[in-house]
Amino acid sequence: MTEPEGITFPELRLAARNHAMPQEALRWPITPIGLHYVLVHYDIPAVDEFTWRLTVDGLVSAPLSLSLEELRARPAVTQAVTIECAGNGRALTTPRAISQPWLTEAVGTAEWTGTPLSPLLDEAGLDQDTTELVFTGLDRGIEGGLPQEYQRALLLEEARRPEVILAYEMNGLPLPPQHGFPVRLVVPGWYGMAHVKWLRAIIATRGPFDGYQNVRAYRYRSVEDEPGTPVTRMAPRSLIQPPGIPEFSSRDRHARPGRHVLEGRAWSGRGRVVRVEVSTDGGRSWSDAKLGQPPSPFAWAPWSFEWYAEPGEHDLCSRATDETGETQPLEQAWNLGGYANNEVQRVRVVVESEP
Ligand SMILES: Nc1nc2c(c(=O)[nH]1)N[C@H]1C(S)=C(S)[C@@H](COP(=O)(O)O)O[C@H]1N2
Ligand SMILES: [Mo]
Repeated sequence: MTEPEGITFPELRLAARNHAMPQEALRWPITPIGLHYVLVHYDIPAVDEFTWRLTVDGLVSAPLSLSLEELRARPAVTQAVTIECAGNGRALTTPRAISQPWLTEAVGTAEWTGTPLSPLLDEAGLDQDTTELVFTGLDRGIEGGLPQEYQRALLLEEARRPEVILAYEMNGLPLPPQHGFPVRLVVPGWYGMAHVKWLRAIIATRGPFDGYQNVRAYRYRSVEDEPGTPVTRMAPRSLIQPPGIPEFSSRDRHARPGRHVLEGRAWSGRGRVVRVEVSTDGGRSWSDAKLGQPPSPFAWAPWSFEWYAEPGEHDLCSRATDETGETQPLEQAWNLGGYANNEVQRVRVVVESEP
């Protein structure tokens, strides 16, 4: 890993409010709530669950206004979903965008409970001309010089997928404030920005929606003034549960020589993960890891790999391939916003000689 140079104060401010998943939390198939990564563009709103309502209007024949109790009374599903921030890995790109300076762990997997969105749209009598839904959160702020509410549009065919839910529980508990209390959208397979938190309104439109988070942010671009293409589903990625013990500040690992079972997790929003390979020499040679069952079709899969550690320094790497054939690159392709960085992670391990 090349060290990111000259982290700026604006980046430090963001890094100190948002947090990644500690790497050792990969040991849990379902990330404990407080260890799931957090990303909040503006302020975390305080919401009164008794006066909160979700409206569904726009191109509909029967607009809805639902209380939390009414949403909770609807058919419920619980599904494990892996969510990763689109900016994960941004701090490792050169030159890098000045934004949340993630390294590799802006990810987590929770069990989200909620009601499927599609039947609600039928109930609202969606107009045939609808092409997009606009989801609005209760949080407001200024971004790119523009005052705005956090808003994201999703194409109707994506929003209609059965796994898209309005979630009110995370790991069996009401959503905590930072994860979108009382209700958030969950769009399995998509990068984090699509999963709108503190949801207050769904508007059916004919599109194309031109809100900031769709047309300015979250675009693959190489220069500022090109329209670019939208960031959508998560690229394949894998992480290594770090062996041994860490050195306090470098986070280098120190491990004993001999047999280790390396473990980690792998995911992709573009197709099932079909292969994970491990390298113990910084990516020069690769061997297949054993791939396990994911907790759901929308969640990361566990992998393991037996390693006989010789004394010395080793760079452990893992790379995932999904069923579309897409594999993690050794070096990230660059884009202006630092999005969808999925280059293979490197974990430096110092193996001490036998005491
Ligand atoms: N209303 C609202 N929803 C939001 C955001 C936000 O700032 N406001 N951030 C988005 C981004 S960029 C990410 S990565 C995920 C993070 O979700 P988490 O904090 O629950 O992990 O929420 C998304 N939903
Ligand atoms: Mo994000």
